[in-house]
Amino acid sequence: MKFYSVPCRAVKSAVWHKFPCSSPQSLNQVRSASVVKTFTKPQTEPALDTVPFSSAKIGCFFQERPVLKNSFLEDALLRGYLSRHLPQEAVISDLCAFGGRVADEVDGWGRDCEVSPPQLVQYDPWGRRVDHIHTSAAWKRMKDLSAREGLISIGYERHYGEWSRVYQMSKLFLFSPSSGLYTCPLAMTDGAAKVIESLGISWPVEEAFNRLTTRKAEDFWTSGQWMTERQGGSDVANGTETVAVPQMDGSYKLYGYKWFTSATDADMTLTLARVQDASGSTTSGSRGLSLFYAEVCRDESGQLKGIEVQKLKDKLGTRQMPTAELLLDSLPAHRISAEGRGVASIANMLTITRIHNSLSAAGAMRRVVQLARDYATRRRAFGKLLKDHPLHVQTLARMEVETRAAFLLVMDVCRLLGKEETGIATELDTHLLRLLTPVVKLYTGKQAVAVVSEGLESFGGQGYIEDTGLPGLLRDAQVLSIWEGTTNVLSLDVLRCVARSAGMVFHAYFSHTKSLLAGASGVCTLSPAVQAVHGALSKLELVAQDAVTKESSFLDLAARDLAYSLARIYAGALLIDHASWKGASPADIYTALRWCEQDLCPVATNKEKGWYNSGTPLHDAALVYDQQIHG
Ligand code: UCC
Repeated sequence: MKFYSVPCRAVKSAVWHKFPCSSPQSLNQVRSASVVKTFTKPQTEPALDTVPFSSAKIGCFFQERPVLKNSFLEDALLRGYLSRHLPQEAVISDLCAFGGRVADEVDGWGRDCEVSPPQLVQYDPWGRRVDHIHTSAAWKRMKDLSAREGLISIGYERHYGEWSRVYQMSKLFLFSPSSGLYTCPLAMTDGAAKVIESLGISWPVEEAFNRLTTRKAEDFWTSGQWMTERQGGSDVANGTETVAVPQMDGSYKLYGYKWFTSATDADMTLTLARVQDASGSTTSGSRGLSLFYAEVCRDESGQLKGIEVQKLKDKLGTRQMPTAELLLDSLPAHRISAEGRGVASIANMLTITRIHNSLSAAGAMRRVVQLARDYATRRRAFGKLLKDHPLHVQTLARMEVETRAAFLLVMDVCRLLGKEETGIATELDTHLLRLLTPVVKLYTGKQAVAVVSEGLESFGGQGYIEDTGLPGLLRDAQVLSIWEGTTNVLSLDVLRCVARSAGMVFHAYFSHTKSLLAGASGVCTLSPAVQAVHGALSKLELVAQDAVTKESSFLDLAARDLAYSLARIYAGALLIDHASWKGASPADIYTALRWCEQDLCPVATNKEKGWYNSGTPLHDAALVYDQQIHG
């Protein structure tokens, strides 16, 4: 058990730093002694012990702080989910031990990563270009821990068959909010391993794969994913300017400008570039992009080979992690996809990093809820503890419902991924995974910001105080809806996968959701929720049928609401399914009922209101750009 904030840093006075923060008593005594020495009391002043304040009396702390406990033991849903699907003693004891380690040890490192952000040294004192990214000792410890705890390898060892991903992601779920954003390089590392495994090639990436998936800290590598260039990270097909110049030995040299590379202290990267032909021409668009593997290493003189680090990015959050602009100038690389198959080949990485993103979102929600509910047992206002104020507890309960839904959405995607990777996925499972990956990413990313923001509010003003560590949670959550595809880009990805699969992803979605509901049909306490999801599904089916007859602008306008509807309905079915399990608790049933009281199908609701009609974009634009004042 450990205190969540870092009390020594919370204290600004230089004097306070000299004393152990756990000994407020001795601090008081020392400070009061110095007051006596330096001041002479005027005769007219009252005695110090009759006034409420003086520097001797304000004491060390005013508020109880929230305490971070073992996140595994504290999470009834996580434990229930694993008891149901993966009741393996070895898994449970590993997660329990790791949950304790995260609270006692790792969380402090995460805080150190935040307060000691990376720094770039571009030149040595003699003017030589060195481009050293200095990271904190805590950041380096995270790398060792990641290997030793198997945070990547569990997913590839597959000791638990189709449930191996659920095990790996459960562990990452506990780690994520204390990881100092080390989950970002891990996401890309996992994505790179997945791409290499899927391509099924050994040279030149066999060693890289072994290093990405090892448990040996001394051998472990992390990978980058350099996709974003100066023209942006969404329209990758048109924004990628990097060129690959073929070499005599079959390798390539890359030239380009990568504008946003995360965790730039990685050992290797996967990146996209356009192969130049003999005349120096390249093919534009997606068809011109190929996938390359490059190692990040230094030459004999200590300079980075083929890379200049131009600057580190100054970001709202995720400051723990080095994110850089890189000039690629003759970077040695190997093409690992067929020419022109770059986007399709890196798509597996997108799937994995989007799942990690969703996991981080659910983990951030879980963390803030755990801290807020602990704080509510300590903090008094208006004569009683916060936990005894029904309105406060109602707010926490709403956050809890969102968190549970997010968790089940993420775990279900992990379940599907595990099935696919162990060769037992049906065609419907594969379609479902393709559809749900962007849906779950966009939904959880957005909800994480809302829940974490609400969570900060539940601490009152303390939630806004930097050195409590709480504001960092919100800053870091804000990125979750941006990187790995923004909400709108992913909404359009949903449309794209519906079109490319000729509607098969919808077929998979409807049939699996109905099968989840069918399993709960005998549980009468759940019937209002089951009816609500059935009703929403029917409305969604009608919208889908109707959309086929509409012009494409209708679908574009409906895309975000469609994705939200898919997420809410599916989460409803998962909550119902979990609540109908024989080991379910009353809280599981209550969660399902509460969740299903909301509008589960906003795309149908807003279609009724005419929000996607052909005239709506004109009205929207007129509103957005309205500059007229009518007298
Ligand atoms: O932001 C970034 C920072 C990295 C930080 C990492 C942090 C991780 C944190 C986790 C936790 C803390 S990196 C860059 C972020 N950018 C993106 O995510 C890209 C967003 N844009 C898109 O997703 C677009 O939809 C594109 C780039 C995929 C669209 O490109 P194209 O070329 O227009 O794509 P097409 O033509 O639709 O698809 C080309 C091929 C097709 O396959 P074939 O040719 O066989 O039919 C598609 O089916 O790629 C396939 N494909 C996919 N397959 C495209 N998207 C997917 C997909 N999502 N899944 C499977």
